[in-house]
Amino acid sequence: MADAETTKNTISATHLGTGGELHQTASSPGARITTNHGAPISDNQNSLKAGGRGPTLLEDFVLREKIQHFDHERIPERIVHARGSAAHGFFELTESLADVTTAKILTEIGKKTEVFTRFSTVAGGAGSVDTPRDVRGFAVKFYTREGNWDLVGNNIPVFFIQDAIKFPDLIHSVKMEADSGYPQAASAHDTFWDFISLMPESTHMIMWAMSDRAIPRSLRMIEGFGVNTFRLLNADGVATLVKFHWRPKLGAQSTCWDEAVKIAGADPDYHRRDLYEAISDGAFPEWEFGVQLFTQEEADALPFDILDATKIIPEEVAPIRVIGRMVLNRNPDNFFAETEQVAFLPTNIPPGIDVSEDPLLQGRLFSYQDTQLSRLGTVNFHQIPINQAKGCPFQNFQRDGQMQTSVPKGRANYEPNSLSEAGEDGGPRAAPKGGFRTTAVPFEGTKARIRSETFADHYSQARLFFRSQTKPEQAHLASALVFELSKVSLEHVRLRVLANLQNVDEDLATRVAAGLDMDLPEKAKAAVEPIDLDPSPALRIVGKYPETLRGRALGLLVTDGANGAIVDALKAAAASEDAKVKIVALKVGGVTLKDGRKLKADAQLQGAPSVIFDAVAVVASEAGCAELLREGAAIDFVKDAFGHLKAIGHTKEAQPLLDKAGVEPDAGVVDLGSGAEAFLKPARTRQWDREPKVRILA
Ligand code: HDD
Repeated sequence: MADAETTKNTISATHLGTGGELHQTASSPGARITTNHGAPISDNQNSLKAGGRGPTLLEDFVLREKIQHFDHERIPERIVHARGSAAHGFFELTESLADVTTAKILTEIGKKTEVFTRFSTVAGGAGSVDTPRDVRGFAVKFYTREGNWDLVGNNIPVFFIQDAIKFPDLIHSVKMEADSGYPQAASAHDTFWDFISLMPESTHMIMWAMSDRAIPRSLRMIEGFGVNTFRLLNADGVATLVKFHWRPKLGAQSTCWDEAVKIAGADPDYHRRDLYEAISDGAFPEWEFGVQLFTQEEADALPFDILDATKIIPEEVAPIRVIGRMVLNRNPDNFFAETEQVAFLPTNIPPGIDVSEDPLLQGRLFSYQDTQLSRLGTVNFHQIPINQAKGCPFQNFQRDGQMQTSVPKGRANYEPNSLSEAGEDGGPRAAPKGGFRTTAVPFEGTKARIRSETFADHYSQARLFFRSQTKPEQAHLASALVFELSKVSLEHVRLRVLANLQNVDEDLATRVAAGLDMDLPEKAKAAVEPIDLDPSPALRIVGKYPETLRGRALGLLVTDGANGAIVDALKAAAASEDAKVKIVALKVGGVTLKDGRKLKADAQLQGAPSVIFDAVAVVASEAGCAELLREGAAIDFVKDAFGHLKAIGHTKEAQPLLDKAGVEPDAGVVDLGSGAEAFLKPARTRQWDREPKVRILA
């Protein structure tokens, strides 16, 4: 029996009670530390020894339990998407899809459903950096009233391969090379491009992966896509095809490549920190949720197959209907328990939503459930709190297994049974009405390992993507290809990529070949000649995101003797638009302003280079600037900000620093004497016009 003291001293954790119910216990101040089995520990500093200097005794179960638990703290990381950051929040439906689905999550306007969303990079390990050139995972677990719905998507709407059977090859090729164990979290190496060059179906995805979308500014600024085509089912059993979309309120925004590389050194946790801090500061990231709905007849009329995950349906062809929003408003309490142990399964779908025959999705339906067994170690991973259905009970006759934490009562563990006739609990039964339904899709065909002819066009949409980009984005894409292929040592692989690229766009192929200083080889033979599709401006980033200070971070490099009024004005103006301002100084203690005030710094200059800010200002006195001129980090601060197309504000006294850093005058370089707004205006975006001055692009 639990006495008053043990009740008071329960450990702080989430437990499953004996009835399988979830309950939370809080740690009281001064709570007594115990073993895992509840025995109070008298000394947590010293192991049990035979005398003060004698050997440690095997008998010491306190020591053994503690070390043994520690030895097993790590679990296998995800084979892909190992590096992730997550948050809790809610989904709210704003427009009902009751005409096309019975799923309550898509029909109950105004109802808020809990979500847990995990963002990730794909190729790197769990401890890798946040800013490599890579696809970003965008996985949302909706705890709906009809079971969990996991929408396991990416920030790119297409995929590298058409058939799941190629997934292990794709991933082996992009991960660090098997013999050397490098490079970590990078696609710029031989094996990846070897595979890609031999798989023309990957060309469309390569366009996206080499675009600025693969180097996002923030996880709060990425789009999300369900990628595969799904179905919605209404009460009459009529199916509607659907593609799912997430659109960030802050717009999709990216970094410059040189910036992403430098952020990796300055703050390897850049995206994780950014998400965590935004949520702790109350600046909750938000996305619109949209659907593209279309009938089978409309799908049949398209010049590509909607079951082919290397294809999009341009928004101009099937508009995105915004039907809801997601807000992330709570950080996880514990990284391991939640972010690491969360298991997303494309098979988690509530009634009213259904899968399609996309052969990539079909393979996914197996893989995710399977991978949790090696990662989480048991078929009971659904009982881990973060994975449990929260919106409704879960009950069936599946029993036992490792780490079983629920304690079912009675003897009904099979059905049909008639135990209730004897007054016993007979357990749950199937629900023909309201239960999960499968679309009645008729099939006829010969069993064979084949790829449909309708999947054969590998280039038209790659061309569509490239030609829909703005000039700067096209230049970045071409330069990214040059960068990646320059790291490929096998010349025949580079040549094969160049041969494929000519099918996308001659100009692109020529620019990449020039960037590599190679002659263009003969164009690769396409399985199907690409066609010219109407450009889709929706595929751009530049010019699409809102010019705003919201969600942005400004770095003010301040020196002793600086004009405090300028600092105050900048801080006030930025705060009024929800921008974050950080004071950077040579010493973390801060500076003494001209008016004698002490201004505390948020960061020391060495630890806060300009790459971690969206715009910077140097508020320096003459003597302060003289000191900065002797500090390489200060010169880099403005040099990098200029190179990364950021607005730079400065006091007149700071001009020598700008001169030394090679900053040339343009609309984004602003004398702070002209007032805060003069600087904040260019700070709301990047100075794309400056780029040709600072970088040779392909
Ligand atoms: Fe996958 C994880 C997204 C194809 C096999 N995938 C994983 C995650 C995301 C995606 C976001 C991380 C989930 C998390 O945060 O825990 N994957 C995609 C998308 C795909 C895709 C958008 C194409 C439409 N994946 C795909 C295929 C296979 C897998 C074709 C295998 C046949 N994916 C896995 C996996 C992972 C995974 C090995 C690793 C960890 C996990 O599942 O839970 O099973």
